[in-house]
Amino acid sequence: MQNKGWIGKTLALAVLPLALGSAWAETAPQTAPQLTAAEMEQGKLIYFERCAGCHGVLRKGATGKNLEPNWAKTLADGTHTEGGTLKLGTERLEKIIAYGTEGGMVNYDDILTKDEINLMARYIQNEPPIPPEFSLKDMKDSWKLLVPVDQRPTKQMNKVNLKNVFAITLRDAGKLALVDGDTHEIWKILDTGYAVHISRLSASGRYVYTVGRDGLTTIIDMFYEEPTTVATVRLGSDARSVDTSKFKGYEDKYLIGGTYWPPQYSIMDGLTLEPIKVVSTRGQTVDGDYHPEPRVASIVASMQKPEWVVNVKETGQILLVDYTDLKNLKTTTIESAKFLHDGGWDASGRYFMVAANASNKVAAVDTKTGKLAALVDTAKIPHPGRGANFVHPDFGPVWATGHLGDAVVSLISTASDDAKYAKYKANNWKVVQELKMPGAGNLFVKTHPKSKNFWADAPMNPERELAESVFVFDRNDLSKAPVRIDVAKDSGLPEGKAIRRAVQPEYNEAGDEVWISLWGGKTDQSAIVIYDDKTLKLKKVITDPAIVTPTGKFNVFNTMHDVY
Ligand code: DHE
Repeated sequence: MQNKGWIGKTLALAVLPLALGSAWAETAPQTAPQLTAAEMEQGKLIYFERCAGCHGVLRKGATGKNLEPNWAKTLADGTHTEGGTLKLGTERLEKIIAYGTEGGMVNYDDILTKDEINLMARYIQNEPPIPPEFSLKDMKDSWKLLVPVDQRPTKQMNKVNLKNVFAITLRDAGKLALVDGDTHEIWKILDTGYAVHISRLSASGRYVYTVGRDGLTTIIDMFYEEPTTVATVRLGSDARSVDTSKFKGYEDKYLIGGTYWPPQYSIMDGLTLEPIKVVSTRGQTVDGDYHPEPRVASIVASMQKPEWVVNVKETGQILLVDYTDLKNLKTTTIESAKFLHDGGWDASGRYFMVAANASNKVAAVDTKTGKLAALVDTAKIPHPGRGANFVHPDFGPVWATGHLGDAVVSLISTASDDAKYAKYKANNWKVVQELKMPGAGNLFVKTHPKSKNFWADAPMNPERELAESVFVFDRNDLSKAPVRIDVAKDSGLPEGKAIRRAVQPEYNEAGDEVWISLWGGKTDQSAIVIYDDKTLKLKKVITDPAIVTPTGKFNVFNTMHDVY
């Protein structure tokens, strides 16, 4: 396997976006500081763990600034501009890394040691090392079929209500907890890739697919008495997304996975993960410039056609990949805006809403016609997760996104074929309302068809009292300020030195409970805190020592049916 040893092991650290902002000062050019071989390795690892997500492996910038030693570009109006980490120098870079910037770069002084900050300031003045490519053969070499399909159970061997199971990422432990949503008991903890980014469900609801930041993908069978990993495969060295084929007649036939490095997507057998095809996403941005590292961000299976929607971050191109004939692959390429990231379906399941985060836009893809329905301007750095859908009392069906860079939740009017919503048509694809949050730093919003509440977190806010809380709006009266729920306090855990971020509200199957992760450091006790959605009262705190750095939670039923 080519990339073995590129990053051999992972640091037990929580990754936060490293987005260099406005403090881009000029100092005299200098030559890059020398690093020992050991320092280069450590720099490579820290960069992968903490910085690559926002700045890119080649450091050309995305949500974060360009971090190449020297860069130069000519703007559309003909002006020439240049910069680079070498111009900034070690001292200035140390300050930016330690204290962050107003442009969105978070401070690392409580996460990295002084020596590590100094190392990173020197490391990024050197040319970025380029990780190896990852071919179909590399994938095949990494593939492990642990239990062939004909040796798996033919019926469910346990009594657990699978629809209400929660798949919970235990980020820094490189594990996944499956928690019984009815009893609130941990059912099983399984080994996965490092920092599983998302879990997705098979169309059948029997299998959980996970994808680790390190590219390791697993398929877990919940029909066994205890959930069991039945196959694993590596997609590359840096990955974020995975989904199955869900269209009628193709249910779970294929799995698609997207990688940040190498920039490509891979298609596998849906039940065994046997690799079938790898497709590169390198190419032109919507501006016509060649990009060597267009990373694959969110992927979803279309509900309208046998296609996947593949969102390519740096190019701003949205690919509709037809999976009916993999040998003669047909792809529709839709131009939208650069820096595509996360997104979710509108209520009708026809439009996929995806944030072009550093462009401050949301693209609406019409998966029925295969065209862009709209590019909607939002506030700064929209970050919807999968967003949230509800019928607004004044504006009809809306889809909501929060923002990392602004203290508002935007409600976007979505189109509907239902005649009863025809009167709202003039508002379609406009932001019809902005809900005021107490601060920026939101990552996820959530609601449920059976609820009247709308939940939003603020884990990336620098203020402890906001980052450790969630905010609940009353959908019956959206003019009211949200109720603040102090999740850290409700957990009953002693106050930690570092902030424990309250992150990603997720409903149970019935839509009457909301689960929040209280995400502490690797050695802190973290928790899953469960609230009654109607009364907003605390219902249960799961503080088992095995709950290490919990982040994403995926309720089986809601994930299968895109309930949000
Ligand atoms: Fe995520 C979704 C990428 C940081 C938790 N995150 C996604 C998706 C992408 C992405 C492309 C959409 C996947 C899909 O639907 O197919 N995330 C990135 C990054 O590039 C970034 C900014 C930096 C990085 O280095 O990874 C990043 N993400 C984080 C975190 O720090 C979070 C909070 C904790 C963690 O586990 O790393 C985090 N991201 C999540 C979660 C989702 C997600 C929980 C799925 C939300 C959902 O409801 O579907």
